[in-house]
Amino acid sequence: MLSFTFLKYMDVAPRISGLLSQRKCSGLPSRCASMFRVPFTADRYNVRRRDYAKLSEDDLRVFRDIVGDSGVVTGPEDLEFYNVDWLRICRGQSTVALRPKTTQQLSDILKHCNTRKLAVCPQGGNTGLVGGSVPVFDEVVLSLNLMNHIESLDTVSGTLISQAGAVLETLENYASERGRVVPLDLGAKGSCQIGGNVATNAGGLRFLRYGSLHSNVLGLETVLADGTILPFGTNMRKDNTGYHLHHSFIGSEGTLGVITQVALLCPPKPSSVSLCFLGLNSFEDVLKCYDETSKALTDILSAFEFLDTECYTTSYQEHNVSPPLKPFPFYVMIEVSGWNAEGDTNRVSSLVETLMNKNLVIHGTIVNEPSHMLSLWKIREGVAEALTRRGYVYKYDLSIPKREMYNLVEDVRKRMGSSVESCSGYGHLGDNNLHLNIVTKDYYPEVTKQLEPYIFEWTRKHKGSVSAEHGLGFKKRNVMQYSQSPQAIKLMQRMKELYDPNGILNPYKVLPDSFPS
Ligand code: FAD
Ligand code: 2HG
Ligand code: ZN
Repeated sequence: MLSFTFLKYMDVAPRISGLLSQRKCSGLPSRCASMFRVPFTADRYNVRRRDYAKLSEDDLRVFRDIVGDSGVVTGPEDLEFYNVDWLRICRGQSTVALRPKTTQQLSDILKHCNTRKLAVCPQGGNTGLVGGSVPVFDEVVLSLNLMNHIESLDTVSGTLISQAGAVLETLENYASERGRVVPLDLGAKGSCQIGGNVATNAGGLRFLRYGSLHSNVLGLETVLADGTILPFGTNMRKDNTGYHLHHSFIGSEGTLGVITQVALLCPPKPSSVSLCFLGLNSFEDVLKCYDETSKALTDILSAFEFLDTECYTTSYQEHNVSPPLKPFPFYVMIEVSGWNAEGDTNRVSSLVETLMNKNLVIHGTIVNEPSHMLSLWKIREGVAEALTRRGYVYKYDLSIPKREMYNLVEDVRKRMGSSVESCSGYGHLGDNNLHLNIVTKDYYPEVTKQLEPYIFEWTRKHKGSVSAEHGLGFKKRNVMQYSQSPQAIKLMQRMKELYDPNGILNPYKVLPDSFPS
């Protein structure tokens, strides 16, 4: 018997992407900027500046010649946005941010910086969660904000070509108007840029359906540290002419080169979408629910997300959304998208009926009206921002086999006891990706010592990855060895030396401070 609530929202609050866009305009991060001043990264994490040149008046003159006065940002207030990350945890000390409009300008900037040995921090939408997008010391910030022209979308092949600074949501709208879909979606879509997405190899909500950017990026235009422009190759899906160089930039987080243009494969846009929001009693039931769903809906499944009760409650409370369901220990969101509205809806209803008959799902709602779906997605996409409003967030983005995933949250919760405000788990269950978040009122280094290396060792023991989709950036650079062999780390170091011999691109990021001997 279906005992489903079919929601009728009177008012649909703006999606988190809308909120993030507003944040971008004001330049203020989610928590009120005046609440506290973010300490310098170098002080908080005790980092030593490497031997780079210091910016001079002559350098500024060269930059003004390249990008004009309006492309050179120097005022301390204007630089706040470029120096502080989205989580308001990392603060750099840069005294200049550059905003080129063309690949040639960007190349000229890098050529100069490389000759002078000035360190550079490439920056997209500054929504990264591992401190990779902001400088650590006085690196020159190289912002892609003005390189946001969308060039074309071939509606026959689905190839979209865009400058790297185009905002993901703008690209999604552009593709959608042309009957295509960008194979990537994430809560930060209103601010993050396609270049930043590629540089972090972002995963997100559609990964389950469309796979990694490694399979959807057809080609890249990039600029190396010395200013060399590597133009697009063929942009063909099949191209085995030698090493696949563009893949080395996907997920390299601005340490090997700067991405200036992207060719992306955009599949046809489904004509019908439905979303279920379900309440469950245990994580065991979440797993069974996934098992049933993946078998019943494989061909139309586009997202399978889970949230625990802490994430759910924090998100709807902080975003002022009326809760769609009463409290449950766990919630899952199942999205299907296809081209047969009636058939797909029947399949979803029949699956949910099965899940209820098996007592796996206790209560839930199925919606297919766009504003209702947005309202439900807001709860899921808003978790990250909601948690930051409760205090300092220790973030762990892990790949862990599904069966073990929530055991880690419970172990950490037990380990930390009442010394923390909360310990919660949510994420992309379909992709084995857990987001484990621990919140304390302020930053306490001793809490980090309780959490690390415990969480990383736990993850290694279960053959998981210590960075599933956010990358390593600054904060996780020294934990690479939990998921990579010494041989692989050494090879990465050699790649870095080859691509960027002076080490000017995004120093203190991705690669560990010391290398395995
Ligand atoms: P930035 O944050 O500016 O930069 C990220 C890194 O890429 C930095 O190391 C920077 O140096 C480098 N970089 C940026 N642009 C370039 C370029 N053009 N060339 C070379 N290097 C460059 N991530 C996920 O994977 N999945 C999610 O579901 C997800 N959800 C999120 C939800 C919220 C609310 C927030 C705030 C973040 C989320 N993220 C998620 C993390 C983040 O949004 C992604 O990592 C995103 O891809 C970063 O894009 P960006 O343009 O903001 O890059
Ligand atoms: C998401 O999936 C993001 O919403 C953020 O990757 C994850 O809050 C996090 O840890
Ligand atoms: Zn995520």
